[in-house]
Amino acid sequence: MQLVVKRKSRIKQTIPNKLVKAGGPNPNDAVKERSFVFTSDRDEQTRTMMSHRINNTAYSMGEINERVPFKQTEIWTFDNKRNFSHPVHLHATHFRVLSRTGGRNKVMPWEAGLKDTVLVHPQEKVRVAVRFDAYPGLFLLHCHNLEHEDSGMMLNILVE
Ligand SMILES: [Cu+2]
Repeated sequence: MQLVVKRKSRIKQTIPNKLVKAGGPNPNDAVKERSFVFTSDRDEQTRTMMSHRINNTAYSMGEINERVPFKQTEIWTFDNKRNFSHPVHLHATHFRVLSRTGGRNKVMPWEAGLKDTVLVHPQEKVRVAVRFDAYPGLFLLHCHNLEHEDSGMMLNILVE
């Protein structure tokens, strides 16, 4: 695709030298760490499908998997132990990506802002700073690959 500029805007605009900071949770305020281990293994019942799990748990509608205090800053680690990639998605808040070890081994430039999804490739461990400060309630953490999510890669997070 080629864009041809034929006419310039009459509105005078200058690009700022510095962009605003993204804000969000400060990892120095964190009072708790949680670890979420992502695994994908052959389903022994069907033998043709995969069982995608977080912390070895298949999603269950009536179960609360984590209780997180409202407005508490925490460090969460998304630890992918297998050879599938997972776009890990969290509802109701945004998080800040702090580090990635293993795999690509760095935080990508496009991960500098506040995120609600972070891609965790095989063997990567991604640490994020999280704080729920908008609403208390029951929210989901899940892989955004819906095949993985539907096979169980989802947890209930109660913010209270
Ligand atoms: Cu996934």
